[in-house]
Order: sequence, then structure tokens, then C-alpha cells
Amino acid sequence: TTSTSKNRGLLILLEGLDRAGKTTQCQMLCNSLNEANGPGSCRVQKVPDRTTQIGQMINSYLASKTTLPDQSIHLLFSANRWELRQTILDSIYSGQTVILDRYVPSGVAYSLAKGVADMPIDWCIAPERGLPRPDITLFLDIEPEHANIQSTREDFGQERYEVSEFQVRVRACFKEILGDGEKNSGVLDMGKVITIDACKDIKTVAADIWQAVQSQDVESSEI
Ligand code: 2DT
Repeated sequence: TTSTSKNRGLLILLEGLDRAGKTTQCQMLCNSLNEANGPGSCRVQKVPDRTTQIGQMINSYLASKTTLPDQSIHLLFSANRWELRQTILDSIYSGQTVILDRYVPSGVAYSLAKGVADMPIDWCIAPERGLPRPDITLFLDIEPEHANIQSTREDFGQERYEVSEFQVRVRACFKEILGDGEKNSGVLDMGKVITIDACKDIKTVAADIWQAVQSQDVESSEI
């Protein structure tokens, strides 16, 4: 533990299936934290970051404009996180809280759900080792068939993974890798994992997320 780490910001991850309401909830949580702790004390980082060159390749793959081997797209998603590593660390160690809209668990769950024989779980996790570890992970859980309720995205179904049978498998993979709520009970260490029932209305989900974040002790350890 260093002296700077005592005043560092938190790394908060919101995860879940497509249409679970992650992007809306990230923004609401960020607004609440900025109100509570001062403007600019918190920011949202979308993952994948589609603005970089790697992000544009990912965007083109998701839009089915390009084809890539499953291994290649998996590694590009990971590389996209590695591009973000330093700016995430810089923010946190300057005292700013960063809310991640998807991260490593999406990388592992979506690839695992494809069921490719030579991409077992340890292969999927390997390129993620060494990335900043979230302090707290909020898994916004929905039944895939209820996914449209919370959605603010009218374009759902356009992208490659937005097919309901696939979403069912992704949900099972998320639960396998994140565990059932106790720290480190899953295959990945994503800090304290809390499952949020995201089938509730937007304001109730926001209140549940707020409560979960408030009850979290700020760890002064290194990320
Ligand atoms: P968004 O619609 O939230 O931008 O997600 N995905 C995401 C992966 O397959 N691997 C990853 O590492 C990440 C972060 C989830 C775009 C889609 O990309 C999937 C949905």
C-alpha cells in the first residue's frame, strides 16, 4: 500500500447481458457520485472503447461488416482493455472513481458462450491477467426473455451477439465466472461481486446499486 492509494478513487464494474440497462445505470450512478463527491469525481468508461483503432475493428466485427476467427476477436477485445489500462490507473490514483460499462467478465463470458473447443476458460482468461481489478462488481441480472423491458436502445438485434439463445448461454457463463456473490467465489477475481435484480424498474435498480456501492468499504489496497 502506498500513500497515494489511500485517496484513490474506486473502480466499479457494471456487468450484465445486452439490454440489462447497464449504460443507463452507469450514467445514473456516475451522476449520483458526482453530486455526492463533487463534479468530476467520477467518470464512466465504456468497454469496448470503440473510438480506438482496435475499437473500430471490434465495431466492424460486431456489425458483421468483417469476419474474424473467434480467437482473434477475443484477443482484440482484450487488447482494447490493455489500451485503457493506464488511463484507468491514472484516474483512480488521481482520486477519480471510474465506472466500467462492461469489462473482463464480458470478454470471458461472450467467448466461452460460443463453445469453441480450443478456447477453454483458462485460455480465455489468460490475456486478462494483470488488468486493474475492480473493487466492486455489480452484476445486473435479467432473464434474457425480459431483456427488452429496460432497454433504451431501439436498435437491439442488429449486432452479432444479440440473439436470445446465445444470451441464455452468456448468462450461465457470467454466473460461472463471477460466482454467487461472495468475494473470489467465481473463477475471476473481480472484487466484491453483488447481483442486482435488473428486472425491476429503472429507479429501483438505481437505488439498489447506490446502496450496494455505499455499503462497500473503500479498500486502500493497490489495484
Ligand atoms: P456493447 O453493446 O455493450 O458495446 O457490447 N463483448 C464485450 C465481448 O464479446 N467481449 C468483450 O470483451 C466485451 C467488453 C458484448 C458489445 C458486445 O461485445 C460483447 C456485447
